[in-house]
Amino acid sequence: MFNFDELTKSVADGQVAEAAELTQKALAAQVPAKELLDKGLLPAMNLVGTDFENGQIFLPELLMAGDAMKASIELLRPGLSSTGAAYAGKYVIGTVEGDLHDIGKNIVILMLEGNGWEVTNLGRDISPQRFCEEIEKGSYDILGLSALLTFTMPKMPETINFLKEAGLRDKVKIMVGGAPLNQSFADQIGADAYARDAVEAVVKAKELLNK
Ligand code: B1M
Repeated sequence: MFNFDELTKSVADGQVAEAAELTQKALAAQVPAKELLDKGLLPAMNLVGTDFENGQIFLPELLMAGDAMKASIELLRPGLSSTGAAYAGKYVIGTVEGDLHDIGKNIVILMLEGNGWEVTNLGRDISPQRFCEEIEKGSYDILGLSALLTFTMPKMPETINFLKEAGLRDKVKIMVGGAPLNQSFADQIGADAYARDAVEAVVKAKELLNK
């Protein structure tokens, strides 16, 4: 039986090599990638988030835990994104300007890819102008905006307004997500959908195509 707590601890402690080794061992022992994510990796982020909030750890520890998380998630990529699902549509996504959090966004991407979406990842700290340029030149079904900080959430309506001013708002459906958001914020800023997590992002993306 795989010890998920050990993996959680190594990620929370920022032990990049150890976390990757444990993840590899678990995959070799046929532990499903989604189970590793839910039971081993995500609890580590909650743990460091709480410790950081309580002043028990500081930015360097947060950074190291983030690095360990990313290294392990990378190993889960084949298990989460190569499911052979039928083509679903084109999705472009980025984390809004001023925000460097991209772990959650990257999980959303893996789940979308696993469900047939062709995803363009713009990265993090993406300005409204940059989102706008991409929508103008591409032919996407959905634009996804991610934010993890309460003080970067206003970049979402700013991006939507930018698209409106450029006459591009109706060219694409807009989905928003990230821990500090909720449905009422999404409604308030005129987004087409809000998804609480990566699984819901896949469900909502499909619904948006059918709207
Ligand atoms: Co930061 N950080 N951080 N951090 N960090 C939080 C978010 C925080 C809650 C920690 C805390 O205080 N408890 C807090 C925010 C408080 C607030 O805004 N009210 C915080 C802070 C304050 C900061 C800094 C300001 C700290 C400082 O400098 N003093 C700083 C800001 C830097 C910046 O962005 N400008 C900062 C920096 C960082 C690191 C860079 C060190 C690192 C990020 C590394 C990286 O992402 N590459 C980091 C980390 C790791 C965290 C925590 C611990 C973990 C975030 C995470 O990856 N969660 C976080 C505390 C926490 O979350 N408990 C915290 C796991 C991830 C899977 O969940 O991102 O929620 P999440 O994604 C989910 C859903 O939200 C949803 O699906 C995902 C998967 O299920 N989702 C979408 C996300 N995007 C979506 C888009 C969609 C749909 C669904 O559609 C488009």
